[in-house]
Amino acid sequence: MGIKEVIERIKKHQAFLITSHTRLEGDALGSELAFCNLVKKLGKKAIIVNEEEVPARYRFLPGEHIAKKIDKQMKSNIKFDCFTVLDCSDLKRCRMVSEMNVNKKPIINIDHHISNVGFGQANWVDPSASSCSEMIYKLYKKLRLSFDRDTAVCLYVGMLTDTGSFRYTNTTAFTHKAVADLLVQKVEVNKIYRNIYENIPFNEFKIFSRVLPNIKLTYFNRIAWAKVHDPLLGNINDGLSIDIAESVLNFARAIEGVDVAVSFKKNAGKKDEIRVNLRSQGKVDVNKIAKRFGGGGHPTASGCTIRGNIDKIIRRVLEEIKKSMK
Ligand SMILES: [Mn+2]
Repeated sequence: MGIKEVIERIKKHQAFLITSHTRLEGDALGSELAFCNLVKKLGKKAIIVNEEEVPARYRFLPGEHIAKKIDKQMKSNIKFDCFTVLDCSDLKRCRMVSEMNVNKKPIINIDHHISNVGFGQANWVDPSASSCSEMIYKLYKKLRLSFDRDTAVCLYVGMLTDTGSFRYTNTTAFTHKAVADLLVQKVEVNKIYRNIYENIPFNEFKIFSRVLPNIKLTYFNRIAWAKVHDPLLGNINDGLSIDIAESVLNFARAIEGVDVAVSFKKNAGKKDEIRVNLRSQGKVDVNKIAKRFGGGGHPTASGCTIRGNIDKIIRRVLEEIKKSMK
């Protein structure tokens, strides 16, 4: 099973519903938009439906208005003969969108998460790919389709964000070759970088600076962890344009000697749901740790959502990380 089965499915079907995981980010959106362009180039129809709206930070992506937030009418109004899920390890992570496939249309599953459960009729899962966008790039190549500038931007964004700007261990020679190929299309890398990682409102910058002192070290200073919570502001991550829980990890993982960085934050609107984000420098497989708590992802970047008291959860997760380091 792999790219061949995916291509057979693409050829066979005419109308594609494309979706990805909740908490949309660069690779999910980049893959969706590039895949949408791909099937349209083949003269077929496609729509993108997600659990949520495109985050403000990604509204510069060409064609992003095609990606819609799910609503109740869609279930009966939208017709498709293929359900395509990108960058998503499990149908459950599409939340409500998975319920749109009531007629059980064949599923294409293209993903690079090692934790992928293989839920499709055509499954192409490649954990060695830097990103799902890199896999969509391969699909273009295999089908001998050319990259227009819009598609090049989308695929570049997916690879950029999933590799931490080409710094993480998943960055390969192939990733750089693919990027070189895309940059020919006059992709403005500086503008993209500024849109995604900079342009931070000053007030958010100041809020962020209050979280940095929350970073603590434990287990021979090999684990850095942070509770993303401010006693004065409470749930400070809500309604901001930057994801503080993610941003704090970029600093935590940079500390000398740190192997694993982990952040804990309460989910917006859900009192007892704690989002746990894990990053590893490579020695520790954080996918295995996240899996024990019902989550998953990649060996060096994973996450899970746990219900309960935040301080108890912090203790439990840190204990699991320590065990895996012994
Ligand atoms: Mn991805």
